[in-house]
Amino acid sequence: MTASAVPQDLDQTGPNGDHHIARVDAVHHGELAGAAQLAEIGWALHANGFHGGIAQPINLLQIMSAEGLDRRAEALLRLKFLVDVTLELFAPADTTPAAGSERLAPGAVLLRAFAAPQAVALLQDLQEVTARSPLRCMTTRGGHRMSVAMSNCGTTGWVSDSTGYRYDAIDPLTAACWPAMPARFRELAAAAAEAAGFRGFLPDACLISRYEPGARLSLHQDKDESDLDSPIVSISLGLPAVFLFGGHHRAERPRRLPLAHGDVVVWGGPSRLRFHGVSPLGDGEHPLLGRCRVNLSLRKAR
Ligand code: MD3
Ligand code: FE
Repeated sequence: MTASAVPQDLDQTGPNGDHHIARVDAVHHGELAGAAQLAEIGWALHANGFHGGIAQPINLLQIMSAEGLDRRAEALLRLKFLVDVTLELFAPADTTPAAGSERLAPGAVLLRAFAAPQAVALLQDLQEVTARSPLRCMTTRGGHRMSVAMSNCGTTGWVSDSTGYRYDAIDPLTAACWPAMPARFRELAAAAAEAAGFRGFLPDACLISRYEPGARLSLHQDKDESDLDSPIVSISLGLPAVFLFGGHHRAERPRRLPLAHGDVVVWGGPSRLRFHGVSPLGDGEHPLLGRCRVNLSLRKAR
C-alpha cells in the first residue's frame, strides 16, 4: 500500500466485490466526518465492551492527536491499513459476494458470510446501542444467571428475570426505552429473509447476545413472539460457535452446525419452533471482537 493510493482508494468502489466495498465504506465514514468519526471507527474495530480486537482505539486516538487534522490523509491511510489487515485475517482474499445459501431444513436457510461485508459497520451501530443499553447477564425463571450477556434494540426487547420471560418496551436496567433499531440491522435482516424466501420481513426487536469462552445456551424454543409466521434472522459475528439445531421435541438429538463470523441464518416456516441452543463457546481470538461471539437475532415480536 502506498500513501499516494489512499485518497483514490477512499473514493472508489473497487473491483473486488463486497469485501472491498465494506472497507471503503468503513473508511469513508471517517473521511466524511473527520476526527470524531475516525475515533468511533476505532472503537468499533476494537469493539469496546467486547474485549480485545487488534485495532486498539488508542492507536487511532494517538494518530489523531499526534498528527492533527492536517495529517488526516496519513491518519486515514493508517486506519485503512488497520481495517484491511483486520478484514484480511478472517476473509479469504478474493471472495465474499453472493455467499452460497444452504437449506438446512424446511424454512431454515444458512447464508454463509452474508453479513461479513457489513461487519464493521454493524459493530459501529452496535456500539451505540450498547452504550445506551449495556449488555448484561439476565436471570432465568429458575433464578440462574445466564452465561450469555444480552441487550436489545427496537421497539421491544426480550427480557428474563426471576418472574419469567417476556418482551418489554422498557429496558429494566435503564428504566428507559430500548435504543432504536439501527436501519442497517433492519435492512440486512430484510435482505437475508428475502434471500431465504420470506418477503417483507419487518423486525421490531433485536436481541443482542454476547458469548465469552464457556458461555452457552441450552436447548430451548423461541415462542414468546406473538408473530410466529415471521422468521427469526440470526447474524453471527466474532468467534465461531457450534449451533445446536434440534427438532420439535427436546429429546431429539440436535444437529451440530458450526456458525462463523458473518454467517446469517433465517429460521422460519416449519423450523421456527424447533429446539435450538449453542454449545459452550471455545476460546480464541477474533480480529474484530477479541475473545467473544456476538449474535444478533432479529424478530417480529408483536
Ligand atoms: C433456530 N440465540 O437468543 S440465533 C436466542 O446463536 C438464540 O445466539 C442463538 O437462540 C445464538 O434465543 C441462536 C436465533 C434463533 C432464534 C430462533 C430460532 C435460532 C433459531 C428458532 C428455531 C431454530
Ligand atoms: Fe433462541
